[in-house]
Formats: sequence, C-alpha cells, structure tokens
Amino acid sequence: MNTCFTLAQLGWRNFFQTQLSFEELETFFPVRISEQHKNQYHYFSTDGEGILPIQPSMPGLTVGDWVLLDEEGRFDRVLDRQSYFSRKASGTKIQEQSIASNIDTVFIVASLNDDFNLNRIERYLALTHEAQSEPVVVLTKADLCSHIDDYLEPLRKLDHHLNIEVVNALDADSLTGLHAWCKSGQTIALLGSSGVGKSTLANTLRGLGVDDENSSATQGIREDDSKGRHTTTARQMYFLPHGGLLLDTPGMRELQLANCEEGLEHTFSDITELAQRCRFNDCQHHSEPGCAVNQAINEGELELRRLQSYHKLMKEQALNSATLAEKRAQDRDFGKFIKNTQKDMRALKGQ
Ligand SMILES: Nc1nc2c(ncn2[C@@H]2O[C@H](COP(=O)(O)OP(=O)(O)O)[C@@H](O)[C@H]2O)c(=O)[nH]1
Ligand SMILES: [Mg+2]
Ligand SMILES: [Zn+2]
Repeated sequence: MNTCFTLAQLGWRNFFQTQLSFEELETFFPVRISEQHKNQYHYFSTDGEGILPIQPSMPGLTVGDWVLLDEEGRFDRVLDRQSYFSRKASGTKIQEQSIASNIDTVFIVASLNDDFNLNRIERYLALTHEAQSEPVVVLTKADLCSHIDDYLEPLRKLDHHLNIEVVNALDADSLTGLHAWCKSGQTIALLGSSGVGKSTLANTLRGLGVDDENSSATQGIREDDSKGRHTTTARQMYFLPHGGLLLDTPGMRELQLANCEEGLEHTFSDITELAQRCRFNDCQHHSEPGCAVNQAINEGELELRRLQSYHKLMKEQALNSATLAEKRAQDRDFGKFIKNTQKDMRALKGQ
C-alpha cells in the first residue's frame, strides 16, 4: 500500500517552510521520518512511503524529523525541530537518546489503579513542557475503577489548566474526548510507564482490534528495551483515521531528566512563583528564614510532596546535565587528540 499524503497532512507548517530557500524549494523535497531502524529510516512524503538508508555522513535522525532529500532521494539536511524529546539513555550509559521530534501533543498515559503516581506524572509533564509540546493526561482503566475522583482531585491541584481525559482504552467510544488533539496534521506521542495501556490506546485510536495483525503488541508479551526482546522493534509513527499522526514509544521504562530546567520551572510554576517572595534570591526552600515556599506548606497551601518532587527532579536534571556536558567535553578532547595524533603521524611520514 502506498498512499499519497499532502504536506499539511504530514504536519508541515510555516515553521518548516521558512527554513527553505527559493532554490531549495525547487531542487529538494521534504519528507518526514516515520520509523527508525538499525540501518535505515522509513519516511512519509507527498509521493507516499519511502526508505532512507543510513549513511555514516548523516546526522542522527529521529522519528518526527523533517528531512530534505534531493531529486535522487539522497539526504541533504534535517530541518530545525519545532519540538524535541530526548532523555538520558537508560542504565549506566552516559548518553543522550532522542525519542521523537515535532510533537504537538503528548498523551501522558497513567492508569487509575495503584500504579498511579503523581511524581511520575510531574516528571512527564516537565519533559513535555521542556519539549514545547502540549500535555494531556490520559487516565486509563476507568472501567475497573470505582473511585475516579480520588485520582482526579490531586491531579487537578497540580495545575488547574491541565487537560485530563478519563478513558477505557479498550473502548473506542470512550476516546472521543481525545479526537480534539488528533486532527489532521497534528502529531501526538504517548508517554507512560509499562502496562498503563499505551499500546491498547494506540490500537483503539487506530481503529484496530486486539487481534488485528497490524496492531501494536500489548502487554502479556514482554517489552524489553535492553535485551532485544521488544514486542515492537522500532519507534513508529502511524496515521490515525481522524487524520492525526500517532507515535508509540516502546520500551520507555526509565526516563531520566537532563537539561530540563525550563520544563521543570513550567511544571512547578506554583513553586517558582512563591519563590519570588522568598527573602533570599537564592533560597533553596530548605530551612532558610523568610522562605515563602515553606510558609505556604505550613499554611496548607502547598503540599510537601510537591516540593520534595521538585527538589528531586531538579537535582536529577542538574546531575545528568553536568554528566552529559562533561561527556561532550571529553568527546571533544578525544577528537582533538586523534586529530593531533594524525597530524603528527603525517608530519613524521613527511620527514
Ligand atoms: N480494562 C481495561 N484494561 C486495559 C485498559 N488499558 C489497558 N488495559 C490492559 O492493560 C494491559 C496493558 O496494556 P498495554 O497497552 O500493553 O500497556 P503498555 O505497556 O502501556 O503498552 C493489557 O492487558 C490491556 O488489555 C483499560 O482502559 N481498561
Ligand atoms: Mg506497549
Ligand atoms: Zn524559599
């Protein structure tokens, strides 16, 4: 099947258009990366779907990227991203890993059961805000929950403007509230821990049944990131019947924040606003005198849990950002070392 798409359907907009010169518009054509594999990318274009083999000279691309190809279908360059998701790679590896780019809306998926965790939702919110995307918290398994308000109340307290949708991911009728974000040209990504119903939600939104051969594998079969036992082998972008593009992100178990200060400040704007009234400019809101944040906690206006979550995530992102910066500096130094050595070798040979 090779369907043609309009650029608008693929999420093209002025932000990308303005990056192309007049000549480029004539000689190159834009395509959107839809799948990432070991040796190749798949893409959507106005001519349908295509494959871009990975060359050593190409920068690392991610699903969602807009890329310019020449008339022969060769890679020219990647366009600036309107939004970008990355994380510190899981495990001990010091590395930044890209997740997706040019995402308009993130469905932060959490289930209405004991797995529900406000700290984790705050973590996803920070990541979404940092990436300049709009968050929608999607609460799944409503059909199995008899006390939904117990979850809604603390969630609304995080941010009164937060978009919240309560669904049964197995039932298409309960997902109509999500259609507002799934319009043509809109790109949506799913974030959430394992087992909350991301694949189920993706399948139902795509209009696929559980037994459909094209459906994303849901749990029961193990998804494993590190040992190559994925049920889904690659990050992939799908067209939804309502016109939007949906990105499922398999194997996102551990999500460490790095370079996420702005996202955190946005997510915890209640705390950052209070902090402006602290006596000291550099107040850390521990036990300093005249701390407006702690005063709010004492007066019951702010939850202690929330301040603790803020401290924890700020510390984590600062540590990871520093490690990543150090790693980059080391890589740079090593690159210089190699270059100098090669120069020395050539000089020796020339003697
Ligand atoms: N009853 C009910 N079960 C759900 C719902 N969402 C997901 N499930 C079930 O929860 C399990 C995990 O779902 P899955 O989509 O694999 O989660 P993922 O790891 O986030 O992709 C599966 O057995 C689903 O059928 C829901 O809203 N209601
Ligand atoms: Mg899944
Ligand atoms: Zn303070």
